[in-house]
Amino acid sequence: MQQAEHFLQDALAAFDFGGEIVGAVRYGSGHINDTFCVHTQPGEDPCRRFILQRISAAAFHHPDQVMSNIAGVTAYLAKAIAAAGGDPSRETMTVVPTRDGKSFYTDSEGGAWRVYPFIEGTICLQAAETPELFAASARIFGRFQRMLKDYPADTLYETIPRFHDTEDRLAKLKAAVAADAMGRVKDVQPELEFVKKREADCSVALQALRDGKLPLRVTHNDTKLNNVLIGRESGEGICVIDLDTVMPGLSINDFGDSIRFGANHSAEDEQDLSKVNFDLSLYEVYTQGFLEGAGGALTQAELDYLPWGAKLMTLECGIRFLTDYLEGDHYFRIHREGQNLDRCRTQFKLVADMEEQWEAMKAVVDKYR
Ligand code: ADP
Ligand code: GN1
Ligand code: MG
Repeated sequence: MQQAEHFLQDALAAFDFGGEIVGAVRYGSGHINDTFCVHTQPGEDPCRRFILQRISAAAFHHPDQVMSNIAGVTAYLAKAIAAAGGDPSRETMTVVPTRDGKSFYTDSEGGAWRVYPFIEGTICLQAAETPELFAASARIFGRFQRMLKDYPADTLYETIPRFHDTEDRLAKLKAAVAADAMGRVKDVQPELEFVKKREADCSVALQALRDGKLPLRVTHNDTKLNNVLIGRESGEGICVIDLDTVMPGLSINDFGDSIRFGANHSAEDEQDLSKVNFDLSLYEVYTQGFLEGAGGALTQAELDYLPWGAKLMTLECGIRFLTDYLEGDHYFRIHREGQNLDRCRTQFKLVADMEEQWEAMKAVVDKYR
């Protein structure tokens, strides 16, 4: 596949930005899509910005299905937000159509491009800078869950099959080990040992789903802190973004993925593991905010399983980073050699920390349920 830049001019020409394009630059810290910020100058008006993205073909094999889900969910949210007296143009994403009225443009290589208005006056955090900001992200992700409670799940495509199927992620890791495409298996023995000891854990949430204990809901499935925009002035959650993986899933995973990323003080790819520590107080802050935002939408069993969501999303993400490292870094964008292995190691360190604080994690949920 060509670099996204190769198609950028064609992609820009496919949309009507309502003014002269004065720049388009790479933007954000997402691992998956190619994201650009487009600046336009509509006449005398102040500069306007848009987000232009090429949807990752490695991650999403059916971009039409991704966009169909997003069109449905954003239209539904816009109505609900307007009914609640909010501002849909800020509180949900809005798809900007192509000049010929489609929800995305297809480049000559089959890559799919889409545009959203840039939501101004917001910040996007790479780490929980303050507990208050983390709480704000928790409330808005909890609210997202509640707002989609009655969304018709059968109208959603599964944009990445078996996305949070931890058993399948484990199987894919084993396949990558067997293939050893890059000759890297010899370098990851401690990590493989770590996973081996936790193979049974990989089935806990799925088994609860199979047993009918946990309900399948419409979930976001990628709830890290940099997938939410926070008001620069208000410090409140404004908009949940990155809706590519909205599909049927488990609420405990939405809770858990946020904990994985945000309840610590280190970067996801920190190389000094002594700096990577699960922070129980941030976990508490998030739990309180998420439950407040969800407003009673969760069942008792879901509440019981929240700590499992945290541990399993972290373990699964570590497994995914390790698999990608072994396969040659095709999925998660890297900026340096070994970055996916570093990412895997931080996840496993956090899992080990959670195991040590397991009883305290359960007690926190009990305090706020
Ligand atoms: P990826 O799937 O690669 O993570 P995202 O959809 O999360 O892609 O977008 C990457 C980054 O772009 C986000 O983390 C955020 O900083 C920024 N971003 C995306 N959409 C918007 C938007 N509508 N307004 C402002 N910033 C946005
Ligand atoms: C990816 O797209 P982004 O960067 O927000 C990934 C998540 C991982 C996360 C790890 C579609 O999220 O599942 O948890 O990286 N998204 C996809 O940081 O695979
Ligand atoms: Mg993202």
